[in-house]
Amino acid sequence: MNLATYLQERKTYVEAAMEAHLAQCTEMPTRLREAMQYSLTAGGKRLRPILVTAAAEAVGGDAAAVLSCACAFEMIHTYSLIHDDLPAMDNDDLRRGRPTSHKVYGEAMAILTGDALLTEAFAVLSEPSVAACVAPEVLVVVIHEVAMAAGGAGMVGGQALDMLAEHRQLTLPEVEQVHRCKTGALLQAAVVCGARLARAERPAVAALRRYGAAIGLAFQIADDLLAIEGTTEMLGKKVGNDLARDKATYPAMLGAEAARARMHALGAEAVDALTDFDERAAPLRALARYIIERKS
Ligand code: GRG
Repeated sequence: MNLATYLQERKTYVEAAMEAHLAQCTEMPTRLREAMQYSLTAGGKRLRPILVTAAAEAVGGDAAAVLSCACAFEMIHTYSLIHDDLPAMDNDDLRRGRPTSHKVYGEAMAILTGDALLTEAFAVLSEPSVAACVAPEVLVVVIHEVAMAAGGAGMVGGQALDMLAEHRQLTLPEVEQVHRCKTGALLQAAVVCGARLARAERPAVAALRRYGAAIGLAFQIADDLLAIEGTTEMLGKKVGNDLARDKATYPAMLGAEAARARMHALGAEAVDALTDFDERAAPLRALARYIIERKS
C-alpha cells in the first residue's frame, strides 16, 4: 500500500465529515461555530480519526460505519490543543501553522470553543443516526472508553501530571506515566473504539489495545524528538518550548539516541501485537512505522 495516498484520502474523508457535521450545528452562536470551524479545519495529520477507521477495517468492519466516532476523536483532540495553547497552559501563538484560537477569538471564547468541541464529540458519538446502527451495549462501552481516555484518568489527568511535574525531577516510569495518559490514552482509545464498533472479538480488542499503547508512547517520544530536531515550518508550532519549560521527556532524560531506540522498540512492539491479523491490518502496520518516522 502507498501510505501517503492512504493518509491523504483518509484525511479528506474525515475532514468532509467534520465539515458536514459543523454545517448542521445551526443552533449554536455563529461566532462559536466559526471558532470551532477555525480550529477543526486548520489541518493536522488527523491521526486519531484515521486510526479509528483503520482499526475497524483491520477487524473486517467498514470505515463509513465508524466515521462519526472518528470525527469525535478529532474534536476531542482539537479541543485539547486549543486549551493546551492558552496563556494559562503553554501560552503558544501558533498551532497547525495558524495563530492559536485565543489569539484570534480571545481567551474566553477559546475556552468555550474547547468546551463545545469536547461536548460536541459526545453528541456526534451518540447521535440518532449512529445509535440506530450500533447495538446499545456496544455504543455505551465505546462512549465510556472515550470518556475514560479523555478525562482525569487519561488525557486531562496526564496534562495535570505534566503541569505538576514542571521543574521537578521525574523518574523514567513517572515520565512514561505522564505520556501514556496525556498522549497515549486517546490514541489507544481511537484504535479500541474503531475495533469495538466493528464488533471485534475480545482477543482482537486486547491485541489492538497493546498496539494502541505502544504507538501512543512511541508517538510522544517522536514528538519530543521533533521538538528538538524539527523546525517551526515543519511542525506549524513554535519549537523549543518544552526545553524552556524544563519538561521531562525521554530525549531530555535518556539522550536523543536512547530515546530513538526506545521509540523503535515500541514501533516493533506495535507491529508484533498485530501478528494474528491478516492483510486488512496493513494500514495499521504502516501507521506504526509512520508514527515513528514522521517529520511533522
Ligand atoms: C485537556 C488542556 C488539555 C490538554 C490535554 C493532548 C494534550 C493534553 C495537550 C496537547 C498538547 C500536546 C503537546 C500534547 C501531546 C500530544 C501531542 C503531541 C499532540 C499533537 O498531536 P498531533 O501531532 O497534532 O497529532 P495534529 O496537529 O497533527 O493533529
